[in-house]
Amino acid sequence: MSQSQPSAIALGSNLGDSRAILEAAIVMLAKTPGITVASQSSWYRTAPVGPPQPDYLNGCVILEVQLTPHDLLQTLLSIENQFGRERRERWGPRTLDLDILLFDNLIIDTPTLQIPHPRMTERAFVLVPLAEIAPDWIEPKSGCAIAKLVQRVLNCWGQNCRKL
Ligand code: PH2
Ligand code: MG
Ligand code: MG
Repeated sequence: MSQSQPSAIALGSNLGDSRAILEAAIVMLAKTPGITVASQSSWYRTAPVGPPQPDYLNGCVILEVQLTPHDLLQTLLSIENQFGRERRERWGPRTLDLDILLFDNLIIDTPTLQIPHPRMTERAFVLVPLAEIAPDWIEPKSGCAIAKLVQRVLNCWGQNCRKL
């Protein structure tokens, strides 16, 4: 593969020195042959979705990659492991989580890899940082731009809360 393709990655951490871990992970991505880090969102402190656990630090990056989606996944898993990632409970706390959100306009549905990320359209902690760096990217399953999806998710939250 010589042509490069854009891929959006979500980063999250809620164990250890999350800010240092996330920034070191981006440096490791940037040093990986076949990967260029094209842009990076701000970091967001977010309430945990799932079982009770510490707040997360979340953000997103856009990569230009000359790897297949499966090779990119292997690279992300290897970086997670180098930061001591242990897989215990689903949605439990972690030192580092690197998820492929989007890979160009591809739809991939295999047991080990689903792109677009199956829960990205419901998650403000993914969409808010992603909308900062890729508002016009079309999520290929819904056909909606990220800017639209983030509006929708923030509206939903608005309906579930009421200012006292
Ligand atoms: N990741 C999860 C489960 N819950 N909650 C927040 N706020 N941020 C995350 O990155 C996150 C989560 C599983 O990947
Ligand atoms: Mg995740
Ligand atoms: Mg993950």
